[in-house]
Order: sequence, then structure tokens, then C-alpha cells
Amino acid sequence: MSTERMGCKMKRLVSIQDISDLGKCSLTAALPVISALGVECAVLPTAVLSTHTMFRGFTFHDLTDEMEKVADHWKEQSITFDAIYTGYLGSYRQIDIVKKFFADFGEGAKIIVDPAMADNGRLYTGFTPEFALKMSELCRGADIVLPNITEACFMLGAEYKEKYDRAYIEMLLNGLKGLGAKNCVLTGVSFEEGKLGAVKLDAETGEYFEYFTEKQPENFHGTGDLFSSAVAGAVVRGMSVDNALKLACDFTCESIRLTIEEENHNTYGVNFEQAIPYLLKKCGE
Ligand code: PXL
Repeated sequence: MSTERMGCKMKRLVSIQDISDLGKCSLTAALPVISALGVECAVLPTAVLSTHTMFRGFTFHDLTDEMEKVADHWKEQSITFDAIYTGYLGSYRQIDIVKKFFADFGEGAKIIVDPAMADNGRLYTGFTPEFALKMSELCRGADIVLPNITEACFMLGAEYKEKYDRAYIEMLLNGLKGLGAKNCVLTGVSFEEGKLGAVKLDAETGEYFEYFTEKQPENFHGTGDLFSSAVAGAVVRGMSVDNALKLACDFTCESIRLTIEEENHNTYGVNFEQAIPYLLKKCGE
């Protein structure tokens, strides 16, 4: 991986998601992780929140109108991107704006979609099942989609199961393929006690891939965003999708491990900052 950087023009990615001012998720996770991976990270913020939505009484300032103006300005300036990475989106209109953004800036760019909107069988505050179906429209033509099991179920209108087998996961992967994505990834998958990871179906070749790490004893917010940011940064830097998934699983696991290790650790996000040296070391392997 390290040699890929030598002599290459720096790549530019744009990440489209919210800024939770405090929360270690969405753009406050994407920016540091993608930058650390040596990729320029432009941002198209969808909203500014005081915290992520797991806090009570969070503020929310919608930036939908601003998104179109920013995109128009970039178009006028002939800006191009090597990748477009979308996460948490707050409204139907934003999804339509993102679809137009894919059409306007997608040529030659990898499109990476993390439909961040649910976990553990439940939608995050403010989302509806109808919104989840609309979000599924972003999968068409995407190079990589990265839902967790809950998000995949909501996008596909499938039953969420806490206990499942390989046939269930295969059904969801095929569902994502049906939505039109190329690399169909499911995160937070476990077939074995104590192991957690990601699986992938390559819709073009039919090839299946999986990778698991030790399951950590606690769950935290923002780990899906860290995972997707690591995948996006690594793939844009030139890593294969399978290796990027491995890297992201290891990095997320290490971030959670470091968090739990800390006495009186915070509960709203993980200590990914101190796992960045580990991320970079893994890239060089
Ligand atoms: O981590 C996903 C995420 C992103 N943005 C906001 C959120 C969440 C999860 O709850 O609330 C605002």
C-alpha cells in the first residue's frame, strides 16, 4: 500500500453527510480518517447538529438549500472527484440532490454509499421506513454499498432477524445486488459467537468474501461511519475492496478496544484517534 502513494497524484474524495459537532461520527469521523489515509477529503455537509441523534435535545440546522449552491459552484469551477462517499442524509430532497450529484460528478468517480440510518433493528430518530426505501435508490450504479443488516432490511423491506444463518445473509446480499450495486457489503455480520465482521458479494463476478475480527463486548455510535470512511479512503488510495474491508474491520475493532480499555471512557463515540497509527501501519503491510 505505501508504495502506491509514491509519485501518484493525490486523490480527491467528497463526503456527503452531516456534521454532528460533537459525536465522533459522520464528517468528524470521515475527515480525519480519509485525510490520514493520504486522500484529500472535500465535504458537502447536509446538516449541522449539536450532537448525533442519540443525545436528547440535539439541535438540527438543515443545509439542503446550501448543498445545491455548493454543487453548482463546483460545477462552474470544473471540480472533479475520484470518489463520492455518502452517509447520513436527512430528507427526501437531499437524496434527489445526491442523485443529481452522482450524475453531475460521477464520471470517473467511485461511488460509495453508506445508507446510515438504522441499527439493531431500529431506525434512528427522525427516519421512517418510507425514507429507507427512498435511500435504496442511491444503490443503483454505486461501486460499493455498505449497510449494516438493519439498514439492508429497511431498504429491502425484509424482515430483521437477530438470529440468522448464512442463507439469510445471502438473501440480503442478493437483495442489494437487485438494487443495482456492484460491491454489495453487509456490516455487523456474525456467524460465530465472539466474531463480528463484514461480508461482500461482487455482483459482477458472483464472488463472495468475508472477514471477521474478535467481537468487542460493547457497541458504540459512529463505528459504521469509521468503517465506511476507512473503506472509502483505502479504496480511493488504490486498495482492493476486499483488502479495504479487512483494514476497516481491524481499524474499527481496534478503535473499540482502545475505547473500552480507557477507564470511564465516553459512551457516545470511540477512540479512533489513537487507532490511526494502527490504521496506517496496517496500510503499509
Ligand atoms: O453514525 C451515524 C449517524 C450520523 N449522523 C447522525 C447520527 C448518526 C447516528 O445516530 O445521529 C446525525
